[in-house]
Amino acid sequence: MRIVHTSDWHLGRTLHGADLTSAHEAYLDHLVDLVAEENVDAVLVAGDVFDRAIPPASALELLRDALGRLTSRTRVILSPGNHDSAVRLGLTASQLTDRLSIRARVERVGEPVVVPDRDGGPGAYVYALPYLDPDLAREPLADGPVSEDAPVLPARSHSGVLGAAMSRVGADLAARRAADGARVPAVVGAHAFVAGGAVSDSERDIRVGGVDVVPAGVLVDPDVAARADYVALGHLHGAQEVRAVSDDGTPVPMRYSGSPVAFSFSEENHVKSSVIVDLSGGSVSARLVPAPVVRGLRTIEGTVGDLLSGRLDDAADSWLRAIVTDAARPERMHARLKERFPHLLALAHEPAGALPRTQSRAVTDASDPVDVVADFVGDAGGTPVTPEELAVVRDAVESAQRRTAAR
Ligand SMILES: [Mn+2]
Repeated sequence: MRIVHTSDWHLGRTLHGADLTSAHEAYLDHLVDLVAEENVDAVLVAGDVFDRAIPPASALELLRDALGRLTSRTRVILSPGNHDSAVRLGLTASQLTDRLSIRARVERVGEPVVVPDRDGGPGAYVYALPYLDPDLAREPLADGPVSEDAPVLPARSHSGVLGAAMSRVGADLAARRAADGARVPAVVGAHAFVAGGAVSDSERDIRVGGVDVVPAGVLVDPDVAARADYVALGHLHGAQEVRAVSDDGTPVPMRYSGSPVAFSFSEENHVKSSVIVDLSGGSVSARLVPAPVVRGLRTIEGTVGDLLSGRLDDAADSWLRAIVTDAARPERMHARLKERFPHLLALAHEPAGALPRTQSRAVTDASDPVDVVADFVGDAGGTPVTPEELAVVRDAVESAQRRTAAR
């Protein structure tokens, strides 16, 4: 059984206002080729297919086109992440063919997609869990009838609801394996922040009252018969393995595929990829296939003179973030840099030797507005205000106060 694990496509997302459609198209073309070249039995997308609950029409069209091409070659299993609307993503689920499964309903977490082997028997069980919101998923995951006298709701936390979902998965899997008489490999897909993962700037919030992290052990069933052979995670955008060891000491392969496209400058050194997972009997191997890069991301730093000296001209084809370090804010900084670097997306003036930002003070009702503005001017300019600048600030604040008072 060969499964491609991917996640966090975020179709419809932009990068500092720049359109990422061509990057998404390149990845989806690559995925279609990969599926054909590698004889892939199924593609599992572990959440965040779209960037938002109501995706733009162009993002819907990208998905429609990609699913058409993928399902002519393999099976596709999608589940919603925290950015998707489970209802909308799952809307057409009941009309789908056996080659496309959208697993959006919390009530069905204990029911796998069965990927058939070459002889038509069960080749792999894929439990694609949708993103489980602690508030919304508690009742559907309760054990037995819910009443005020006998509360049997899982804890209101990500660990609580994911744990409840995993006990359904474990019970179902153990029963199937007992009936099969052979160990059919199983994969669990989940969209969560699992302990030990490194974050980027582009994942928005899976957090409720600070209880957002799920210990990896929640995804590992203590009973080996009920245990998945691979856990395909979505949510974090950097590809990474998560260390997970069962009670009996067996390591359980668990990883984030990461997003196929970089969505923030904090990801400029990521190698974006998909995971090819091979499962047979109880053995698992995973390898990463790099995703195409349409335009790299890069941060350049220096004085405007330095940035325009020609030294960094090889950066002109990248999406750029520039950090300008001149002591005083240079004139026409953005226009001059944009002329040389047409894909400049983010610009910050951070003077070398500037005041440490940690010196900022809390503003209260009692703060003198002149001090507040002077602090801001000093912080933005990178040096403390001079007496002359302070006089200008004082004039401006007092003049504004006089006008307000005159109203
Ligand atoms: Mn995401």
